[in-house]
Amino acid sequence: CARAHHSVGVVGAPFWKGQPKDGVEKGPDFIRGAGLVEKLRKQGCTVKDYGNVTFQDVSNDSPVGKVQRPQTVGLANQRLADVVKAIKNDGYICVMLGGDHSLAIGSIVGHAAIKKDLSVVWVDAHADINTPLTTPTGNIHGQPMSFLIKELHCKMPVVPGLSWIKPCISANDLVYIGLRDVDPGEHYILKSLGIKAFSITEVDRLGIAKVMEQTCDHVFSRGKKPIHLSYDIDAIDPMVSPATGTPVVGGLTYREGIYITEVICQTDLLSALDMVEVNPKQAKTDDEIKSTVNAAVDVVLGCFGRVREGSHPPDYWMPHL
Ligand code: 6HN
Ligand code: MN
Ligand code: MN
Ligand code: MN
Repeated sequence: CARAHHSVGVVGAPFWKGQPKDGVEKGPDFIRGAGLVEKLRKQGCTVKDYGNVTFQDVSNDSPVGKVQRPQTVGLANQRLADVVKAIKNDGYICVMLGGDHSLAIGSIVGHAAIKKDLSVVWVDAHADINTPLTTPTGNIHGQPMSFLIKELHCKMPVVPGLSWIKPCISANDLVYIGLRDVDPGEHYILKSLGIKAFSITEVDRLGIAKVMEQTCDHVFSRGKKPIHLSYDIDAIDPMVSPATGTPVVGGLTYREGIYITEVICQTDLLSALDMVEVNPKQAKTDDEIKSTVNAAVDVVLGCFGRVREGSHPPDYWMPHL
């Protein structure tokens, strides 16, 4: 994996309307500003930067039931799905820089349009699987998986703006890592559909190495499918990544967060990555921004061959040896 050559297509999705706090739309430019593309190239990746997606506002986008801004979020994700589709058609591993986690809808729908049978690994403090009926907040960034799981389709109300979404992921092909703030409706869904979930308690009990072994066993048990890794920066402890909209204490350590990416890279099945919920405006200091953005950059680098033991190119020539 460290040796393998990765072709990476980066796209920014500066969108915040899946939740109420602005600032998360600055995520893509802060992550690029920390040198993401240059660092990927330096570790041997071929990188094409597709720039940022531009989003349209929808006027009169009033809530439907509890769901906030359904038309705006729906349209943004239709746009994103088309861009992700194009990036996959160009042959790249797609890296989507958010933006809030509602963008996983467009990212996964676009990915699944090209790679028919996907596994999803969702690294997050939250399960983001509320339905429009179970959501306590109405924020769509807490709901994306409910729109994508086939087995939930019959439980989903029709929401204008979001009714185009075709569920494309089987409950069996989803694994969660890092959960520690799960709403009652979400917990019910996880249990009743038997969705594989390694909460932070399992990380404590098993250690991250066993968690990743079992994650791989689970996603490989029905054949080697392309992996969609959806990585919410709030999975990592807020001591490390405080600049995010819904921080939850007691998260993954930086090392656990990076270890996940090293194992995913070694599978050689990573086909798309979301890096979401970096919100510079939620930071109290510049150091908090830096720490959060650096963690996000390192997550992406870890997915594409950076190994902490160090590495050297195959043609490395050592003087005097
Ligand atoms: N995220 N479970 C809460 C909700 O609003 O449904 C929080 C969701 C957080 C979403 O961090 O991507
Ligand atoms: Mn690799
Ligand atoms: Mn999330
Ligand atoms: Mn989260």
